[in-house]
Amino acid sequence: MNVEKIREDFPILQRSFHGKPLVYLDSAATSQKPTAVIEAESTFYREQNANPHRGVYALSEEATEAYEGARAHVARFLRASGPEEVVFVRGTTEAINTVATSLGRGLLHKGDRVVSTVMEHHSNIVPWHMLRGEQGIELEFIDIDEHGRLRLEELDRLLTKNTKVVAVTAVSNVLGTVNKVREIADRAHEVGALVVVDGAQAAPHKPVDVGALGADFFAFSGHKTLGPTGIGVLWGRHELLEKMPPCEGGGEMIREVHLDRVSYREPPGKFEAGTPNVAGAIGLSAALSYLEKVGYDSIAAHEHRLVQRAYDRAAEQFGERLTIYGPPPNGDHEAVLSFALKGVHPHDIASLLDADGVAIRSGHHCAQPLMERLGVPALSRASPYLYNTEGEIDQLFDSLVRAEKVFAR
Ligand code: 7TS
Repeated sequence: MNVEKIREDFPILQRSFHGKPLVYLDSAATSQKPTAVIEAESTFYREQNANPHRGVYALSEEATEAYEGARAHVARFLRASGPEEVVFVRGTTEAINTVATSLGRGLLHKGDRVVSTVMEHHSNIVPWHMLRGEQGIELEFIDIDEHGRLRLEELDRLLTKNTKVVAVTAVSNVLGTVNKVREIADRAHEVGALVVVDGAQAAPHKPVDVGALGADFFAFSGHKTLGPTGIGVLWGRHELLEKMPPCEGGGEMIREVHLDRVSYREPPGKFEAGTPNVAGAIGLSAALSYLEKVGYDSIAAHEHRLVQRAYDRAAEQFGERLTIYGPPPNGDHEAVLSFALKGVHPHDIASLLDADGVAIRSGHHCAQPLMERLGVPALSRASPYLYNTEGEIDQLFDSLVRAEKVFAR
C-alpha cells in the first residue's frame, strides 16, 4: 500500500494548523474523506437530485436507482442476504436506538434481561437504560479483565432464559479490543437471545460478514468508514425486521393510511420514514468502493505497523510512565490507542499537541462506565487510519515528550 499516494486522495490532509501540517490522529471520532466520496455527493446534487421513490419522471427514477444501488452495495459489503436487510439511518446511534425502541414496543417485557458490556460507547448503553426505565427491563454488563478483554466466563451467570438481548461492540472505541463476537453470539443464541453488534469501530478496519459474526443486528456509521456524516446502516435479519414495529411514522414507510387505520411497508421501507439522505447513501457507497479498492488486508497490515511503532516509541521514550490501555499489539488490538502519561492531564496533552498540529482526542470518549471501571477520569486517544504514516506516529511521540517536559512535575 502506497500511503503517500493514498494521502493525495484526502484533500484535508494538505491543511496546516498553527503553522504546522495537520497530523490527523482522531479517525475513531470521524475519518477524513477521499475526493471520490466528496465528488460522489456533489455529482448527485449536480446531476441526479430528486426525491426517490416518489416521482414517475426519469430524474426521480435515476435518484431511486442510485439510492437503491447504494443499499445493494452495503448489502454486499456486509455479506447480507439481500438489500431488504439494510436500513439507512443517520449512524450507529440511530441504528441501535431503532433496535431498542422497536424491540421495546411489544417484543420485550418487564423482567426480560438485556446484557451489554462495560466497554460500550454510550450509544450501546443509553438506549437500553431507557428501556429499563420505561419497561422494567433488567440491564447487566459483562466486565473486562486487566488486559481490557471481556470476561466471557461471566456469560454463564448473565445468560439465562430471561436474557433476550446481548448488545456488544465488535471493537472498543477506547481499548481497541477486538471482541469475540462469534463466541458471544453462539452463547447468546443458546438461550434464545438476540445479538446486537455495534460495528462502528469494526467496519472501518476489517471486512464484515454478518452471518459469520452470528449477529442478528449490526450497526455502523458512514462517517467513520471514509463516508459522509449523517448516514449509517442498521442491518437486521429480515425475519426479525419483518416482525418488529417501526419507530417513526410518516411518508414512504406506509402501505395504506386511512383515518381509522394504518398499515406499514415491508422492511427496510417501514424503518425509513420521510425523505432519506440520498446523497449520504451514495457517498457511503463511494467510500466502501474506496476501501474495497485499497483492500482490507493492506489496510490492516499498514495499521499494524503504525500500532507497533506507537508501542515501540512508548516503551523507548516513556517506559512505565506511559500506559497504553487495551490488549497488547499484534492480535486483538485495533488501531485505537488510548493512553495515560503520568503526571499530565489528558486535556493538557491534547492542547499542547494541537499547537504542534497533532489532532488527538482526550476525554471520556462517550464511555463513562468504562472510565469508572478503569478508575481514570479521562484518557488521551490517538486513532490512526490508512492515511497516517509512521512519521506521523513519531511526531505524536515527539510532541508527547515536549508535553511531559512542560507539564509533568
Ligand atoms: N459505537 C462506537 C463503538 C463508537 O465508537 C461510536 C462513536 C458510536 C457507537 C456512535 O457513532 P455515531 O456515528 O452514531 O456517533 N465514537 C466516537 C468516538 O469514539 N469519538 O467520537 C465518536
